[in-house]
Formats: sequence, structure tokens, C-alpha cells
Amino acid sequence: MTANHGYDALVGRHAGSDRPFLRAPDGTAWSYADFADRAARLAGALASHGLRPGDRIAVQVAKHPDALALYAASLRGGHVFLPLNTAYTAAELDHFVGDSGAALVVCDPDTHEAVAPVADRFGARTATLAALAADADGADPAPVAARAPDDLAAILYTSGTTGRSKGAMLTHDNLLSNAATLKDAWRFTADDVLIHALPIFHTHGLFVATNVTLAAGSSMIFHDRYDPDAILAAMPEATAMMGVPTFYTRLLDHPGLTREATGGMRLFVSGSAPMLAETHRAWTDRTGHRILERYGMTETNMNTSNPYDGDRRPGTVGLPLPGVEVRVVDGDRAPVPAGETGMIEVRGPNVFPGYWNLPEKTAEELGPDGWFVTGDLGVLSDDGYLSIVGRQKDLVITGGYNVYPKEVEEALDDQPGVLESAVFGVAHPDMGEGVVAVVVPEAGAAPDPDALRAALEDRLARFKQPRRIEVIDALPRNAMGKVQKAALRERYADSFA
Ligand code: MLC
Ligand code: AMP
Repeated sequence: MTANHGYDALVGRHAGSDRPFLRAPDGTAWSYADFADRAARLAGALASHGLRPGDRIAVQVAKHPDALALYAASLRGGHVFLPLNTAYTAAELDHFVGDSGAALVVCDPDTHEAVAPVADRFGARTATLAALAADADGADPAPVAARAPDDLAAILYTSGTTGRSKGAMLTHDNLLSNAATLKDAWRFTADDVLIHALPIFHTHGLFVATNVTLAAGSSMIFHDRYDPDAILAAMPEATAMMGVPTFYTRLLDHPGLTREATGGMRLFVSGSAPMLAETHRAWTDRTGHRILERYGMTETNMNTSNPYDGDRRPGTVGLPLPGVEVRVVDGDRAPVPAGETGMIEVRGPNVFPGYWNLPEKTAEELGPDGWFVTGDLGVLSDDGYLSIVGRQKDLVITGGYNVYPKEVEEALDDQPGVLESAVFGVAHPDMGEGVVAVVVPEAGAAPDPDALRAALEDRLARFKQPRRIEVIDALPRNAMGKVQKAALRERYADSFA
């Protein structure tokens, strides 16, 4: 039998199991055997579209059980899965398809018209998920392709300081090792039922939630979107939930969140964005549960976690996970003592091998010694708990989605009448941070914020578009000419209060 490092351990070993894997409110109910069979036939459908091991599949589809089976099919066929946020516009898609050299772009019927020309431009095929699913119904299971631990399983695009997204390459072992570590750290077993309400095009919903479920043989209640009512309704049948902080603040706003409602749950995990200590405490007051906060990244999967047994400290992201090294360093990359702030670096089997086709960018962030520079600023306590105190990278995290200001600034600067702009995040009660832009007009011009907003519609995903745009005379700059974003953040701090 051929060995496929990720597929065998996550999916293949369950092939004969009638244990439940996934239930969706639409009535879908898959056992593990159903899921493995679906994946095998979808892999057959992919093969009939000419896909070979190593080929990239770009997938931009609404959350659906078949989209998860397509991920498993991609592992099985030895392809490289490239999930894309459904909020991305065709203009954004262009870069992902072109840069990755994807052989196939999978979309939904309502986006086919916009996606097909992008795929055509780069010689990629286009298929809807529904069409692939129909093909799968009649397809023979594709053979399991051989995949070694270091072979690529996925590429996830993550934006960068240049405004151009970089493809973070993830190997079979990056995914598998992290799933095994998290399953143990968070005590997942076959008895667990996870509420899965995250999108499945980013690390949190696709890898953390799904791979931990698969690694433990647990089952999931698979919601197609986040809806607090539906989550509360699912809780009596569930044991665990994973979410971004907005999941928790919105549930706290719901009168149905009580001790009784959460009584059968054993674990609430938060990550992808900072959780305020006050949210953590409010949750404990209301439910009696202590949220378990963890810290990760697209490039590294999960790095640290508060302990399952032991002190889950609000405002911290806990301790390095087993097998993962974490250090906080100064400008010369020398570790600083506990209590001092510095750059967080991580090393371990979870850390990616580099960015797709960007060896120089990779070398800047990932040294030959294996330490990856996260761009996050942190401080370690005497007893090893990590707190994230800021970011060196210019990044806004809104509702758990990352927005790189440079990309938004470039889009604004291209508009008529705009001389320059600055984009930054300020506190937002629902999304954690909200995106704000200030623009400086060219001499004699008077750009209209509504027109600017309209101009960004087709260019940037909705969540990247500034919720507030102000026209100002000049950007505040320091003596070196660098825009002082801290001053802007302070000036516009109350934008969403
Ligand atoms: C939606 N909108 C957002 C937004 N999500 N705007 C800013 N930030 C967001 N995150 C837009 C919508 O397009 C809409 O625009 C308006 O805001 C209101 O939408 P909504 O109905 O309130 O939003 P909703 O659909 O409920 O989504 C909110 C959310 C969702 C928080 C449930 O964003 C979400 O699921 N976030 C999770 C992101 C995630 O999985 N991150 C993990 C990344 S992995 P309009 O104007 O059209 O009304 C990672 C690594 C790690 O970071 O450590 O895990
Ligand atoms: P992404 O590029 O989407 O993978 O986002 C990763 C970034 O999210 C990290 O570099 C952190 O800045 C942030 N992040 C993830 N988890 C946490 C957390 N628990 N607390 C604070 N920031 C977090």
C-alpha cells in the first residue's frame, strides 16, 4: 500500500468506521466511512479533470460539507490545496491563481462568470464544486498518491508588507504534527462533538478545527455560518467550540448564554486575534467556563496554548505547545529576559518551509537555524506564559481576518485626487479592530469618501474596506519622514466607540 503521510493518518485510517464525523443543519450526516468515500470519489473526479500529484487546486466556495471532502480529496490525490476567502474579489483572485500556477479553480455557480476569465488568463481550468460533486457520484475512487512528510499539502495566501500576498507553503507533516499535538493538549477524544462555525478557508477552521477532529476521531456539528442562536441551540449536543474573539463577544450579548446552556460543554477555545482579558472574565462569570486562548499563524499553525489542566490566564496565550520552541528576542535576535518585550520567534515541526516562489522573502523571516520571525511582539512571564503585546508588522486584525494596510493604501492612492493615504486599525466593539483610512488630496482636489468607498468595492474584499474614511491635509510624520500610525490610531481611537 502506498503511504500518504497526511491522508492516511487523518482520513484513510477511518475508511471503514461507521462512527459519526459530521452533521450539518441541512440534514447532511456523514460517518467517517462516508467522508473517506466522498473524498476518494472526489479525488477520482479531480483526476478525471487531469489533476496530477503536486498540482495546485484553488478553491473559493461557500462553506459546505463537500468543500471539506474536497480538502481530503486533495490530500489523497497528492495535490496542493489552496483555499480562498469567499470575500476576495476577482481582482484579488487574479494574483492567487497567477502566482500559484493553479491547474484548477473551484468556485460556486454564482461566481463562475467572474472566476472563469481569471482562470482562463492563466491557463487553469474552472469547475464548480457542485459539478465536481456530481462527477464524484459516478467516479471510481482515485488511488492514494504517495506523499512524504515534507511534501506540500497546502498553500495559504497571507498578505504582506508589500501589499502583495505571499503563499505560505504547508507540508503534510506541518499539518499532521500540529493536529496530533493539539488533540493531546486539548484532550480531544472520539467522544467529543465540536461546534464548527468558522470559515474553512483559513488555518483556524480548516486545520485547527478539522484536523483536530480527524486526529481524535471526534465529530463535528458543521454550521455554514456563525449564528449565535444556532450555536446556542447546538450546545446541548456538543462538547467543544473553537472561535475568534468576536464569536465570544457576540454570544455574551445574547441573553441565552447561561450556565445551563453551556453546562454540557467541556472546552471553549479562542484564537486568531487578541481576546480582551475582560471578555475572558465576563465569560467565566456568565458560564463558569474558562476560555482556553491559544496563539498561531498561517505560517506556523499553533505555537502556544493555555493549559488544559492548570491556570488559563486571561490576556496571555499560554505556554509553548509540546515540541514547539518559543523565544522573545531583541533587535540582534538575542533572547531577552522574562518580563522584557521583544520579537516572538518560533521553531518546530509546525513551522512552514517557506513562501511559494519567494526564496528571498522566506530567508528574511525564516533563518537557516529554523527560527521563524513572527512579527508579533511579546513578553514571557517568569513561569513561561507568553503575552502578545503588539505587532511589529503593520497589520489590522478585524473579526479574525487580517488586513494589511499597505494593500488598502495602494488601492486608495490609485484613486483620482488622492495624493497619499494611511490605513490603520482602532478598537471596534464587535470586530476587535476596525479599519480606518485617512487620505490626503492632491493640490486642488477634493476626493469624496463615498466615491472612494465605491471605488474599492471591486478591488478589495469587504472586510478590508475602511469602515471610516477621512480627508485630511497632511499625514503626521516623524523626523525620518515615516508616517506616525500610533498618532493616527490615537486621534481616531473613538471612531467606533
Ligand atoms: C464580515 N464583515 C467583516 C468581517 N466579517 N468586516 C470586517 N471584519 C470581519 N471579520 C463584513 C461583512 O461583509 C458585512 O459587510 C459586515 O461586515 C457585517 O457582517 P456580519 O454579518 O456582522 O458578519 P458575519 O458574517 O457575522 O461575520 C463576522 C465573523 C466572521 C466574525 C463571524 O468575520 C468570521 O467568521 N471571522 C472568523 C475569521 C477567521 O476564521 N479567522 C481565522 C484566520 S486563521 P456589509 O457592509 O456588506 O454589511 C489565523 C491563524 C490563527 O488567524 O491563529 O487562527
Ligand atoms: P494569520 O496571518 O491570519 O495567520 O494571523 C496570524 C496573526 O494573528 C498572528 O501573527 C497574531 O498577530 C494574531 N493572533 C493569532 N492568535 C492570536 C491571539 N490569541 N492573540 C493575539 N493575536 C493572535
